[in-house]
Amino acid sequence: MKYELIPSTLFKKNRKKFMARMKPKSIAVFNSNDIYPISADSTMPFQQHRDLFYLSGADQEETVLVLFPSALDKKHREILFVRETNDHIAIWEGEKLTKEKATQVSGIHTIYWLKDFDKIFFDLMTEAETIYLNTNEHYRQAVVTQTREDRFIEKTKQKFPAHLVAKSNPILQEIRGIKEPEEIILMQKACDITEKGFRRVLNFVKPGVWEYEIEAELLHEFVSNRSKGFSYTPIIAAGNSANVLHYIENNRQCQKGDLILMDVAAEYANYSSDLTRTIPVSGTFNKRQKEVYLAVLRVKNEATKMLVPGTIWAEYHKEVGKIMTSELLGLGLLDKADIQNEDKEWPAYKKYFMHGTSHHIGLDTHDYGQLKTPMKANMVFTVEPGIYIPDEKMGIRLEDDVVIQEKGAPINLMKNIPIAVEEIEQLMAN
Ligand SMILES: [Mn+2]
Repeated sequence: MKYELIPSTLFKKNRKKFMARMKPKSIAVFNSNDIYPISADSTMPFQQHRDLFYLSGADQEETVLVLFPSALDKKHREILFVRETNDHIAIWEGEKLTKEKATQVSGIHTIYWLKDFDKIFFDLMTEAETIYLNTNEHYRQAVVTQTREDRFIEKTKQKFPAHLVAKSNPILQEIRGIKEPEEIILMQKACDITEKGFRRVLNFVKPGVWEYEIEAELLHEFVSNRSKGFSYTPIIAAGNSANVLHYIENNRQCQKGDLILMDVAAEYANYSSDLTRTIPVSGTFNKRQKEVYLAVLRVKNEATKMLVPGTIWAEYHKEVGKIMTSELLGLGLLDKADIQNEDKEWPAYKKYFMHGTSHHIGLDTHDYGQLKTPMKANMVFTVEPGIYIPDEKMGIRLEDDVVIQEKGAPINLMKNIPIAVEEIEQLMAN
Protein backbone atom coordinates (compact mmCIF):
# COMPACT_ATOMS: atom_id res chain seq x y z
CA MET A 1 0.00 0.00 0.00
CA LYS A 2 1.28 3.45 -0.85
CA TYR A 3 -1.00 5.25 1.62
CA GLU A 4 -0.29 5.86 5.31
CA LEU A 5 -1.90 3.53 7.87
CA ILE A 6 -5.52 4.52 8.54
CA PRO A 7 -6.56 4.60 12.23
CA SER A 8 -8.45 1.36 12.92
CA THR A 9 -10.97 3.40 14.95
CA LEU A 10 -12.65 4.17 11.61
CA PHE A 11 -13.24 0.50 10.81
CA LYS A 12 -14.34 -0.26 14.38
CA LYS A 13 -16.98 2.47 14.14
CA ASN A 14 -18.10 1.25 10.74
CA ARG A 15 -18.56 -2.32 12.01
CA LYS A 16 -20.39 -1.07 15.07
CA LYS A 17 -22.85 0.82 12.87
CA PHE A 18 -23.42 -2.22 10.69
CA MET A 19 -23.90 -4.61 13.61
CA ALA A 20 -26.33 -2.25 15.34
CA ARG A 21 -28.65 -2.71 12.34
CA MET A 22 -28.50 -6.53 12.21
CA LYS A 23 -31.41 -8.76 13.25
CA PRO A 24 -31.14 -10.98 16.35
CA LYS A 25 -29.17 -14.23 15.88
CA SER A 26 -27.76 -13.15 12.55
CA ILE A 27 -24.36 -13.40 10.92
CA ALA A 28 -22.91 -11.32 8.07
CA VAL A 29 -20.10 -12.27 5.69
CA PHE A 30 -18.11 -10.00 3.34
CA ASN A 31 -15.68 -11.22 0.70
CA SER A 32 -12.74 -9.48 -0.94
CA ASN A 33 -12.55 -9.06 -4.69
CA ASP A 34 -10.74 -11.49 -6.90
CA ILE A 35 -7.62 -10.48 -8.70
CA TYR A 36 -9.02 -10.21 -12.22
CA PRO A 37 -7.27 -12.08 -15.04
CA ILE A 38 -6.17 -10.63 -18.38
CA SER A 39 -4.80 -13.74 -20.14
CA ALA A 40 -1.91 -16.19 -19.68
CA ASP A 41 -0.70 -15.34 -16.16
CA SER A 42 -1.34 -11.59 -16.47
CA THR A 43 -3.67 -9.90 -14.03
CA MET A 44 -5.22 -6.50 -13.43
CA PRO A 45 -3.88 -4.52 -10.46
CA PHE A 46 -5.84 -5.54 -7.36
CA GLN A 47 -8.75 -3.37 -6.22
CA GLN A 48 -10.31 -4.25 -2.90
CA HIS A 49 -14.09 -4.61 -2.62
CA ARG A 50 -15.09 -1.34 -1.04
CA ASP A 51 -17.51 -2.92 1.47
CA LEU A 52 -14.88 -5.21 2.90
CA PHE A 53 -12.44 -2.31 3.01
CA TYR A 54 -15.01 -0.04 4.70
CA LEU A 55 -15.64 -2.58 7.45
CA SER A 56 -12.09 -3.85 8.00
CA GLY A 57 -9.40 -1.78 6.26
CA ALA A 58 -8.03 -5.05 4.88
CA ASP A 59 -6.64 -4.24 1.45
CA GLN A 60 -5.66 -7.69 0.30
CA GLU A 61 -7.13 -10.47 -1.85
CA GLU A 62 -8.56 -13.69 -0.36
CA THR A 63 -9.92 -11.98 2.73
CA VAL A 64 -13.25 -12.68 4.45
CA LEU A 65 -14.89 -10.68 7.23
CA VAL A 66 -17.48 -12.29 9.52
CA LEU A 67 -19.68 -10.23 11.84
CA PHE A 68 -21.76 -12.18 14.35
CA PRO A 69 -22.77 -9.87 17.22
CA SER A 70 -24.64 -12.57 19.16
CA ALA A 71 -21.94 -15.29 18.89
CA LEU A 72 -21.87 -17.26 22.12
CA ASP A 73 -18.09 -17.24 22.09
CA LYS A 74 -17.28 -13.53 22.38
CA LYS A 75 -14.13 -13.83 20.30
CA HIS A 76 -16.27 -14.84 17.33
CA ARG A 77 -18.28 -11.61 17.20
CA GLU A 78 -15.81 -10.18 14.69
CA ILE A 79 -13.48 -12.43 12.70
CA LEU A 80 -11.15 -11.64 9.85
CA PHE A 81 -9.90 -14.50 7.70
CA VAL A 82 -6.75 -13.78 5.72
CA ARG A 83 -4.62 -15.77 3.36
CA GLU A 84 -1.91 -17.66 5.23
CA THR A 85 1.42 -16.02 4.66
CA ASN A 86 4.85 -17.61 4.88
CA ASP A 87 8.48 -16.96 3.95
CA HIS A 88 7.98 -18.26 0.41
CA ILE A 89 5.08 -15.84 -0.24
CA ALA A 90 7.07 -13.04 1.37
CA ILE A 91 9.91 -13.59 -1.13
CA TRP A 92 7.75 -13.88 -4.26
CA GLU A 93 4.88 -11.50 -3.58
CA GLY A 94 6.20 -9.31 -0.80
CA GLU A 95 4.61 -8.59 2.50
CA LYS A 96 1.11 -9.96 3.14
CA LEU A 97 -0.92 -9.43 6.31
CA THR A 98 0.35 -11.41 9.26
CA LYS A 99 -2.16 -12.04 12.04
CA GLU A 100 -0.61 -9.23 14.08
CA LYS A 101 -0.65 -6.79 11.17
CA ALA A 102 -4.25 -7.73 10.32
CA THR A 103 -5.26 -6.80 13.87
CA GLN A 104 -3.34 -3.54 13.68
CA VAL A 105 -5.03 -2.56 10.41
CA SER A 106 -8.59 -3.63 11.26
CA GLY A 107 -8.85 -3.48 15.04
CA ILE A 108 -10.20 -7.06 14.92
CA HIS A 109 -8.66 -9.37 17.51
CA THR A 110 -9.66 -12.72 16.06
CA ILE A 111 -7.68 -13.42 12.90
CA TYR A 112 -7.74 -16.85 11.28
CA TRP A 113 -6.15 -18.22 8.13
CA LEU A 114 -8.56 -18.54 5.24
CA LYS A 115 -7.98 -22.30 4.93
CA ASP A 116 -9.90 -22.74 8.21
CA PHE A 117 -12.92 -20.76 7.02
CA ASP A 118 -15.30 -23.61 6.06
CA LYS A 119 -15.00 -25.43 9.36
CA ILE A 120 -15.33 -22.35 11.58
CA PHE A 121 -18.10 -20.86 9.46
CA PHE A 122 -20.15 -24.10 9.64
CA ASP A 123 -19.91 -24.08 13.41
CA LEU A 124 -21.02 -20.41 13.60
CA MET A 125 -23.91 -21.06 11.22
CA THR A 126 -25.31 -23.68 13.60
CA GLU A 127 -25.81 -20.82 16.10
CA ALA A 128 -27.25 -18.36 13.56
CA GLU A 129 -30.77 -18.11 12.17
CA THR A 130 -30.22 -15.44 9.54
CA ILE A 131 -27.34 -14.85 7.17
CA TYR A 132 -26.70 -11.41 5.66
CA LEU A 133 -25.55 -11.72 2.05
CA ASN A 134 -23.85 -8.84 0.30
CA THR A 135 -25.43 -8.37 -3.12
CA ASN A 136 -24.77 -5.36 -5.35
CA GLU A 137 -27.84 -3.10 -5.51
CA HIS A 138 -26.09 0.07 -6.62
CA TYR A 139 -28.41 2.12 -8.87
CA ARG A 140 -25.84 2.16 -11.68
CA GLN A 141 -24.40 -1.34 -11.37
CA ALA A 142 -23.99 -3.39 -14.55
CA VAL A 143 -21.75 -6.28 -13.54
CA VAL A 144 -21.48 -9.28 -15.87
CA THR A 145 -18.73 -11.27 -14.12
CA GLN A 146 -19.28 -13.60 -11.19
CA THR A 147 -17.49 -12.04 -8.24
CA ARG A 148 -15.96 -13.86 -5.31
CA GLU A 149 -18.95 -12.62 -3.30
CA ASP A 150 -21.35 -14.12 -5.87
CA ARG A 151 -19.62 -17.50 -5.61
CA PHE A 152 -19.85 -17.36 -1.84
CA ILE A 153 -23.57 -16.55 -1.99
CA GLU A 154 -24.25 -19.42 -4.38
CA LYS A 155 -22.36 -21.92 -2.26
CA THR A 156 -23.85 -20.71 1.03
CA LYS A 157 -27.45 -20.86 -0.16
CA GLN A 158 -26.84 -24.41 -1.33
CA LYS A 159 -25.11 -25.54 1.82
CA PHE A 160 -27.44 -23.82 4.30
CA PRO A 161 -30.92 -23.93 2.73
CA ALA A 162 -32.73 -23.70 6.08
CA HIS A 163 -31.28 -20.33 7.10
CA LEU A 164 -33.14 -17.07 6.61
CA VAL A 165 -31.46 -14.62 4.28
CA ALA A 166 -31.12 -10.85 4.75
CA LYS A 167 -29.54 -8.11 2.66
CA SER A 168 -26.38 -6.27 3.68
CA ASN A 169 -26.58 -3.77 0.89
CA PRO A 170 -29.33 -1.45 2.24
CA ILE A 171 -27.43 -1.15 5.52
CA LEU A 172 -24.22 -0.31 3.69
CA GLN A 173 -26.01 2.19 1.44
CA GLU A 174 -27.26 3.93 4.55
CA ILE A 175 -24.07 4.00 6.61
CA ARG A 176 -21.51 4.43 3.83
CA GLY A 177 -23.46 7.45 2.57
CA ILE A 178 -22.69 9.43 5.72
CA LYS A 179 -18.98 9.97 6.19
CA GLU A 180 -16.98 9.80 9.41
CA PRO A 181 -14.44 12.56 10.13
CA GLU A 182 -11.60 10.12 9.30
CA GLU A 183 -13.14 9.58 5.88
CA ILE A 184 -13.47 13.31 5.20
CA ILE A 185 -9.75 13.65 5.99
CA LEU A 186 -8.90 10.91 3.47
CA MET A 187 -11.16 12.47 0.85
CA GLN A 188 -9.60 15.88 1.46
CA LYS A 189 -6.22 14.25 0.91
CA ALA A 190 -7.42 12.81 -2.42
CA CYS A 191 -8.68 16.29 -3.40
CA ASP A 192 -5.36 17.88 -2.39
CA ILE A 193 -3.45 15.44 -4.59
CA THR A 194 -5.84 16.22 -7.42
CA GLU A 195 -5.15 19.93 -6.87
CA LYS A 196 -1.40 19.35 -7.30
CA GLY A 197 -2.05 17.57 -10.57
CA PHE A 198 -4.30 20.33 -11.86
CA ARG A 199 -1.82 23.07 -10.98
CA ARG A 200 0.92 21.12 -12.75
CA VAL A 201 -1.23 20.88 -15.86
CA LEU A 202 -1.96 24.63 -15.85
CA ASN A 203 1.78 25.11 -16.37
CA PHE A 204 1.95 22.45 -19.04
CA VAL A 205 -0.97 22.98 -21.41
CA LYS A 206 -0.24 24.95 -24.57
CA PRO A 207 -1.24 24.63 -28.22
CA GLY A 208 0.16 21.44 -29.72
CA VAL A 209 0.20 19.26 -26.58
CA TRP A 210 -1.56 15.93 -26.86
CA GLU A 211 -4.32 14.88 -24.51
CA TYR A 212 -2.33 11.81 -23.41
CA GLU A 213 0.62 14.01 -22.48
CA ILE A 214 -1.66 15.81 -20.03
CA GLU A 215 -2.82 12.43 -18.70
CA ALA A 216 0.82 11.46 -18.12
CA GLU A 217 1.56 14.69 -16.23
CA LEU A 218 -1.39 14.06 -13.93
CA LEU A 219 -0.49 10.44 -13.27
CA HIS A 220 3.08 11.43 -12.43
CA GLU A 221 1.86 13.94 -9.88
CA PHE A 222 -0.73 11.59 -8.37
CA VAL A 223 1.59 8.61 -7.91
CA SER A 224 4.35 10.86 -6.58
CA ASN A 225 1.91 11.75 -3.79
CA ARG A 226 1.09 8.19 -2.65
CA SER A 227 -2.02 7.79 -4.79
CA LYS A 228 -2.49 4.56 -6.74
CA GLY A 229 -3.53 6.83 -9.61
CA PHE A 230 -6.79 7.93 -11.18
CA SER A 231 -9.96 7.36 -9.15
CA TYR A 232 -11.80 6.68 -12.45
CA THR A 233 -10.84 6.54 -16.12
CA PRO A 234 -9.67 10.06 -16.99
CA ILE A 235 -11.47 12.20 -19.55
CA ILE A 236 -9.18 14.72 -21.25
CA ALA A 237 -11.16 16.19 -24.06
CA ALA A 238 -10.04 19.10 -26.23
CA GLY A 239 -12.41 20.97 -28.52
CA ASN A 240 -15.35 18.95 -29.77
CA SER A 241 -14.27 15.79 -27.86
CA ALA A 242 -15.75 17.47 -24.78
CA ASN A 243 -19.19 16.82 -26.26
CA VAL A 244 -18.63 13.08 -25.97
CA LEU A 245 -19.49 12.70 -22.30
CA HIS A 246 -17.41 9.58 -21.68
CA TYR A 247 -14.53 10.37 -24.03
CA ILE A 248 -11.58 8.38 -22.66
CA GLU A 249 -9.41 7.96 -25.76
CA ASN A 250 -7.34 11.03 -24.84
CA ASN A 251 -5.47 10.71 -28.14
CA ARG A 252 -5.96 14.06 -29.89
CA GLN A 253 -3.83 17.15 -30.17
CA CYS A 254 -4.95 20.35 -28.41
CA GLN A 255 -5.42 23.19 -30.85
CA LYS A 256 -5.03 26.91 -30.24
CA GLY A 257 -8.40 28.45 -29.44
CA ASP A 258 -9.94 25.20 -28.14
CA LEU A 259 -11.11 24.58 -24.65
CA ILE A 260 -10.02 21.41 -22.94
CA LEU A 261 -12.36 19.63 -20.55
CA MET A 262 -10.57 17.52 -17.94
CA ASP A 263 -12.62 15.21 -15.74
CA VAL A 264 -9.69 13.71 -13.86
CA ALA A 265 -8.98 13.08 -10.20
CA ALA A 266 -6.81 11.08 -7.85
CA GLU A 267 -7.71 8.34 -5.42
CA TYR A 268 -6.11 8.10 -2.01
CA ALA A 269 -6.36 5.07 0.26
CA ASN A 270 -9.21 3.80 -1.94
CA TYR A 271 -11.17 7.05 -1.48
CA SER A 272 -12.12 8.92 -4.63
CA SER A 273 -12.06 12.52 -5.55
CA ASP A 274 -13.90 13.71 -8.67
CA LEU A 275 -12.86 16.94 -10.37
CA THR A 276 -13.74 18.62 -13.64
CA ARG A 277 -12.13 21.79 -14.93
CA THR A 278 -12.31 23.29 -18.40
CA ILE A 279 -9.39 25.48 -19.47
CA PRO A 280 -8.36 27.29 -22.65
CA VAL A 281 -5.55 25.61 -24.60
CA SER A 282 -4.01 29.01 -25.43
CA GLY A 283 -4.25 30.29 -21.86
CA THR A 284 -7.06 32.81 -22.38
CA PHE A 285 -10.80 32.36 -22.89
CA ASN A 286 -12.40 34.14 -25.82
CA LYS A 287 -15.56 36.18 -25.21
CA ARG A 288 -18.04 33.42 -26.00
CA GLN A 289 -16.11 30.76 -24.09
CA LYS A 290 -16.01 33.03 -21.04
CA GLU A 291 -19.72 33.74 -21.32
CA VAL A 292 -20.62 30.04 -21.33
CA TYR A 293 -18.03 29.24 -18.66
CA LEU A 294 -19.45 31.85 -16.29
CA ALA A 295 -22.97 30.51 -16.86
CA VAL A 296 -21.83 27.00 -15.85
CA LEU A 297 -20.03 28.43 -12.83
CA ARG A 298 -23.15 30.30 -11.69
CA VAL A 299 -25.25 27.14 -11.98
CA LYS A 300 -22.63 25.27 -9.97
CA ASN A 301 -22.59 27.90 -7.25
CA GLU A 302 -26.37 28.03 -7.02
CA ALA A 303 -26.68 24.25 -7.01
CA THR A 304 -24.10 23.95 -4.22
CA LYS A 305 -26.20 26.18 -1.95
CA MET A 306 -29.06 23.68 -2.21
CA LEU A 307 -26.97 20.81 -0.84
CA VAL A 308 -28.22 21.09 2.73
CA PRO A 309 -29.93 18.68 5.13
CA GLY A 310 -33.49 17.97 4.06
CA THR A 311 -33.01 18.40 0.31
CA ILE A 312 -34.44 15.58 -1.81
CA TRP A 313 -32.08 14.58 -4.61
CA ALA A 314 -34.73 14.35 -7.34
CA GLU A 315 -36.27 17.73 -6.38
CA TYR A 316 -32.81 19.29 -6.32
CA HIS A 317 -32.22 18.16 -9.89
CA LYS A 318 -35.47 19.82 -10.97
CA GLU A 319 -34.39 23.09 -9.33
CA VAL A 320 -30.96 22.94 -10.98
CA GLY A 321 -32.76 22.37 -14.28
CA LYS A 322 -34.69 25.63 -13.79
CA ILE A 323 -31.50 27.59 -13.08
CA MET A 324 -29.83 26.04 -16.11
CA THR A 325 -32.85 26.89 -18.26
CA SER A 326 -32.56 30.58 -17.43
CA GLU A 327 -28.81 30.54 -18.16
CA LEU A 328 -29.41 28.89 -21.53
CA LEU A 329 -31.98 31.59 -22.33
CA GLY A 330 -29.36 34.20 -21.46
CA LEU A 331 -26.82 32.54 -23.76
CA GLY A 332 -29.32 32.50 -26.63
CA LEU A 333 -29.21 28.71 -26.81
CA LEU A 334 -32.91 28.38 -25.92
CA ASP A 335 -35.78 30.74 -26.59
CA LYS A 336 -39.14 31.17 -24.87
CA ALA A 337 -40.91 28.94 -27.42
CA ASP A 338 -38.48 26.07 -26.69
CA ILE A 339 -39.51 26.25 -23.06
CA GLN A 340 -43.24 26.68 -23.65
CA ASN A 341 -43.22 23.60 -25.88
CA GLU A 342 -40.93 21.51 -23.74
CA ASP A 343 -41.59 17.89 -22.82
CA LYS A 344 -41.83 17.77 -19.02
CA GLU A 345 -40.15 14.35 -19.07
CA TRP A 346 -37.19 15.72 -21.05
CA PRO A 347 -37.09 19.50 -20.53
CA ALA A 348 -35.53 21.78 -23.15
CA TYR A 349 -32.36 22.42 -21.12
CA LYS A 350 -31.40 18.76 -21.49
CA LYS A 351 -30.38 19.42 -25.08
CA TYR A 352 -27.30 21.19 -23.66
CA PHE A 353 -27.05 19.60 -20.20
CA MET A 354 -28.06 15.95 -20.39
CA HIS A 355 -26.51 14.43 -17.27
CA GLY A 356 -27.14 14.68 -13.53
CA THR A 357 -25.68 17.39 -11.32
CA SER A 358 -24.67 15.43 -8.23
CA HIS A 359 -23.82 11.94 -7.02
CA HIS A 360 -22.57 10.60 -3.73
CA ILE A 361 -18.79 10.18 -3.65
CA GLY A 362 -16.58 8.21 -1.27
CA LEU A 363 -14.94 4.81 -1.51
CA ASP A 364 -16.63 4.48 -4.88
CA THR A 365 -16.63 7.45 -7.24
CA HIS A 366 -20.37 6.97 -7.73
CA ASP A 367 -20.71 6.05 -4.10
CA TYR A 368 -23.35 4.36 -2.02
CA GLY A 369 -25.80 6.64 -0.29
CA GLN A 370 -29.50 7.10 0.04
CA LEU A 371 -31.07 9.12 -2.76
CA LYS A 372 -34.80 8.92 -2.05
CA THR A 373 -34.75 10.25 1.50
CA PRO A 374 -33.72 13.78 2.60
CA MET A 375 -30.01 14.65 2.49
CA LYS A 376 -28.13 14.53 5.78
CA ALA A 377 -25.04 16.20 7.22
CA ASN A 378 -21.72 14.57 6.25
CA MET A 379 -22.96 13.18 3.01
CA VAL A 380 -20.44 14.04 0.30
CA PHE A 381 -21.68 14.98 -3.15
CA THR A 382 -20.19 16.16 -6.40
CA VAL A 383 -21.65 19.26 -8.06
CA GLU A 384 -21.05 19.12 -11.79
CA PRO A 385 -23.20 21.09 -14.20
CA GLY A 386 -22.12 21.44 -17.81
CA ILE A 387 -23.12 23.04 -21.07
CA TYR A 388 -22.32 21.16 -24.27
CA ILE A 389 -22.60 22.92 -27.63
CA PRO A 390 -21.43 20.69 -30.50
CA ASP A 391 -22.34 23.43 -33.03
CA GLU A 392 -19.75 25.65 -31.38
CA LYS A 393 -17.25 22.78 -30.85
CA MET A 394 -17.35 23.55 -27.15
CA GLY A 395 -18.20 21.60 -24.00
CA ILE A 396 -17.78 23.03 -20.51
CA ARG A 397 -18.22 21.21 -17.21
CA LEU A 398 -17.10 22.30 -13.76
CA GLU A 399 -17.10 19.92 -10.83
CA ASP A 400 -16.22 20.05 -7.14
CA ASP A 401 -16.81 17.69 -4.20
CA VAL A 402 -18.67 19.10 -1.20
CA VAL A 403 -19.60 17.93 2.30
CA ILE A 404 -23.10 18.69 3.59
CA GLN A 405 -23.09 20.53 6.93
CA GLU A 406 -25.57 20.41 9.80
CA LYS A 407 -26.15 24.13 9.24
CA GLY A 408 -25.36 26.44 6.37
CA ALA A 409 -23.60 25.94 3.07
CA PRO A 410 -21.62 22.76 2.39
CA ILE A 411 -17.84 22.67 2.74
CA ASN A 412 -16.06 22.50 -0.61
CA LEU A 413 -13.18 20.00 -0.46
CA MET A 414 -11.90 21.54 -3.72
CA LYS A 415 -12.09 25.19 -2.72
CA ASN A 416 -8.34 25.61 -3.34
CA ILE A 417 -8.46 24.27 -6.88
CA PRO A 418 -8.50 27.28 -9.26
CA ILE A 419 -11.83 27.84 -10.98
CA ALA A 420 -12.16 31.63 -11.48
CA VAL A 421 -11.47 32.75 -15.07
CA GLU A 422 -8.88 35.34 -14.01
CA GLU A 423 -7.01 32.91 -11.76
CA ILE A 424 -6.80 30.25 -14.45
CA GLU A 425 -5.62 32.75 -17.07
CA GLN A 426 -3.06 34.18 -14.68
CA LEU A 427 -1.67 30.76 -13.69
CA MET A 428 -1.49 29.68 -17.34
CA ALA A 429 0.39 32.86 -18.24
CA ASN A 430 3.21 32.01 -15.80
MN1 LIG B 1 -18.66 13.15 -11.12
